Amino acid sequence: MFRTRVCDICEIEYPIFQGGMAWVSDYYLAASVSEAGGLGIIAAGHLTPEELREQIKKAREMTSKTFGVNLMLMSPYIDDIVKVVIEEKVKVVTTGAGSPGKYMKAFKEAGIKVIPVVASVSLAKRMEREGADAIIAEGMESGGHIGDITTMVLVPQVVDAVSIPVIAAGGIADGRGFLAAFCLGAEGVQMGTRFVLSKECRVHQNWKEVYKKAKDRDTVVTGVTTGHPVRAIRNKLTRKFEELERSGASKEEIERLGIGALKKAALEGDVEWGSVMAGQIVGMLDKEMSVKEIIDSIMNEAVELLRKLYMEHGR
Ligand code: TUI
Repeated sequence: MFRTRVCDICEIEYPIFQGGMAWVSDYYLAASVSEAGGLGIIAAGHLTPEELREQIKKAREMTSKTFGVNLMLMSPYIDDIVKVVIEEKVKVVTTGAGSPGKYMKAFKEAGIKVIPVVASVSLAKRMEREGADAIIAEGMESGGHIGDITTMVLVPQVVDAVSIPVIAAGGIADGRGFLAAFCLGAEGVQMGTRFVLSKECRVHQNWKEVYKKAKDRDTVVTGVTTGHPVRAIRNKLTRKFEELERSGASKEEIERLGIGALKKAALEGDVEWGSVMAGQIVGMLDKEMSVKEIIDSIMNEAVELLRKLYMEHGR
């Protein structure tokens, strides 16, 4: 059940992607997710080209299954990162925080599947025209850099606008969310926050403890005034952001506050002055599970839920 075009394109068993998260999703998490039947994704956002090559090699030592690489298009090394992805013959690339149009031809020629993350119908259509193999429609419930439309509203509109498969992202962390995404027409889901709270995720333990305690309203969006809205757990850093934004500080001053903040939280465990990016669904999560437990429980829950719905409402 739930085998879709996404499974065929990515050569995976279950249509579940692990979102590429800079400073958080390394080869170890990605290889673990792929081993469990989903698509693990190494985030290249914070890596130098050579560091990425190393990560790809380590993932290959851990799994023979397909994994992907996520390109953060605002990375200063992006051109060389693209070269490494092509040289290493990575099978699937997802992209975020911009349009991968410039690199599409090179990826296609190398036989690499390209799956851009979009936050709007217009970009989804443009990506399909430019040769994308599938689309990840990411709602504003997500953590990190976001658009301004919810998953519930974005996914069906993207599904109607394109004929390539759509993967839903934002606000999904269990079988209920998975099935809901399929009801909206998605053929797969991508989850970031859920996989951060996995045993195989090697982000600093302080970050995980913050996630466990977080409730439904504990994330905030900062950076709307600079054009780079980011969702993260409310802390001293986000309050400082809000103060600067309210005071009419310059874009440069506001953006400067964000530099290095993700690393500070993910590596050093500074969860007050670091950026603890998180999706709104963090409020629902309170325990660390293995990647395999996460994927198996979602698939089982979705099947059971579908059966129950049919028994109760299907006649
Ligand atoms: O990319 C993400 N999420 C991210 S990237 C990131 S690293 C970062 N850190 C600090 C500040 C900014 C970034 C943390 N989280 N998600 C995928 C995503 N892409 N969401 C929204 C978009 C997006 C936004 C605008 C994609 C394309 C786009 O349009 C660009 C265009 O050319 O039209």
